[in-house]
Amino acid sequence: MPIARLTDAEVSALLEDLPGWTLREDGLAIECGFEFDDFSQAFSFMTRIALYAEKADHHPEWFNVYNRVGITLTTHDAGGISQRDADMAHAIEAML
Ligand code: H2B
Repeated sequence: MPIARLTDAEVSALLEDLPGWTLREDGLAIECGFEFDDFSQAFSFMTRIALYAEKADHHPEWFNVYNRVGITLTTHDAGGISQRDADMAHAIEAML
């Protein structure tokens, strides 16, 4: 079943609620970068997200180099940003 995309107004409201998160240039994803003291902290953060992702059946696109983690959230089944991305972004903030 297709998943509904958030409207532009809903995405704007979401980003106001999520300091540090921005809209990707094409408008189809939200992204944020995180920096930790070391790799161990960064990877532990990623592990918490991975457990959430499996439970929610919603998976991030991400990038890690040592203490830095870049996360992009989009819903492939929606062709853009959905409530699943909003929920995941809020969950990620709560994992910091
Ligand atoms: N993750 C993301 N980010 N978007 C999706 O549309 C998606 C997913 N779909 N994880 C899920 C898995 C889907 O492929 C499975 C079959 O439920």
